[in-house]
Amino acid sequence: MTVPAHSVVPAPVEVIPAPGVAFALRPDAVIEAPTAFLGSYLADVLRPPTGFALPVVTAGAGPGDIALVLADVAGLPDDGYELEATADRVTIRSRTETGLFHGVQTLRQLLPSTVEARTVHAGPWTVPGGRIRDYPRYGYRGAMLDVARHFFGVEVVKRFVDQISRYKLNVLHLHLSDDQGWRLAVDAWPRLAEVGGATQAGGGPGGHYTKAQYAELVAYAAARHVTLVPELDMPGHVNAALTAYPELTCDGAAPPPYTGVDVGFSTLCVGKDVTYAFVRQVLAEVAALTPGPYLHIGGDEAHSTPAADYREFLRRVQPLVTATGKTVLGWHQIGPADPVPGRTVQYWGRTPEPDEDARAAIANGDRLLLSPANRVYLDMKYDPQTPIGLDWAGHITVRTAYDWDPATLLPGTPDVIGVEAPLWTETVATPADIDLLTFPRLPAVAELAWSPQSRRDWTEFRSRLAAHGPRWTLQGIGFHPDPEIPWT
Ligand code: IFG
Repeated sequence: MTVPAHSVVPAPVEVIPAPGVAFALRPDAVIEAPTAFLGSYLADVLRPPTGFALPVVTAGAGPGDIALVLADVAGLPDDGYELEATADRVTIRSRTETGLFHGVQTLRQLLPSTVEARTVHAGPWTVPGGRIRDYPRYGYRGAMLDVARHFFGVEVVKRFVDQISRYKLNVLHLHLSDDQGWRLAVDAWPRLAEVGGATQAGGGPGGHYTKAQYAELVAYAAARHVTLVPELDMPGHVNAALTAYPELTCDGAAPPPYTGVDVGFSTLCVGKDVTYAFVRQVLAEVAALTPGPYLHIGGDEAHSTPAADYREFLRRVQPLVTATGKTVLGWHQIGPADPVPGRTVQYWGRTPEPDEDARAAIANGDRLLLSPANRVYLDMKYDPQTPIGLDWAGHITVRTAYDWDPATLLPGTPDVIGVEAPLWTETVATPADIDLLTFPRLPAVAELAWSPQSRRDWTEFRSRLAAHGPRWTLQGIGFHPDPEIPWT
């Protein structure tokens, strides 16, 4: 049975079916790919369920083969792709490896869901005939994982990268520091990780990434065309740093490690010069580890930082980010502070009316990354029965996460660069917890960020999404069986 192209999530820009035509993958097929990674990535998907050898070549694909081809495809942006399936061949074309990688995710979803099995299953391994031309609506399509409240090691983060890249998301924002933990080693300030990383919400052992481990995550994500955005939240959300370095407080007294879930009680000492040496050295070391364009400096819930101090802190710190060659990203509370070139503000409001900070950001001409809390905060419960998660921004069903338009969320015509779904981890302690809150809502957000508004319709989307349940089960993802979705 061929899988109709309509089960692809995110919805492609253009799908031209060829009725009655289908490609069937045969045991003697080969995979042609321009890079070793792409070839092995696709082979690793297809070999286990089919049991076929599927050798990878760099040229010479013929009838019966799958070819990933770097080619100039007229009218497509760089990260777009064209996928053509005829009776005798599947060809994915793009100007870039990123585009080919996106095409591979679509090909994966055009094959029967048993392609996600890791043991041999019966075929036929068919791809519905036709042509797909596709490219993203927004350039920034992200998910955030808070590894500060609860720490998650390298393998869990890599699994999260696997999951988000299958839905063409291209940014992973890591919330690396907060009151409960500091998660990245900094050579100039070693106690940040050694002391600040030694616990977590609930009092567990916490943990941190060495620089080598962080570099490993950067490389793993980059190979899957996902850019890491590191966040070091300041001037608030800093209790873990203060337990390690009391000189960063105004009274010199180190607060005890914090394992609760309150916010807004900690602040760097804005009046001390050592604070700016600290920020400069931390940012320099993190920037050196981060190929991506952004450093996220947080800026949210600085309830213990006097307003004038907060503005002074940002006036002094934003240039420290741009001095590293990176672009400032911050939660929308930084809006009123004088912008630096290219500054991007992450909006997390939850009302139809933006607050004064968000209005200031829009007035400042900031670029906006949209994370409306009542729409895409993945740590919100689905409904009152959800065993974990919070509900201060309301309950978020799949439809709530899906059924809005980033272009019209905020008044005026702000420069929206994309959408990001944060997963805060006050109540999230295990990979199973991550799965439950992330699926099925993150694929809905992925479609919101990738597909044209004209291709998006809730009723049609939920029937497509239903076909992904068996895929997630085969991938070992314990998703929430949202009753709004007609699961197959
Ligand atoms: N708001 C805090 C987060 C986290 C969240 C939980 C932002 C920007 C509530 N700040 O969201 O640290 O506690 O839903």
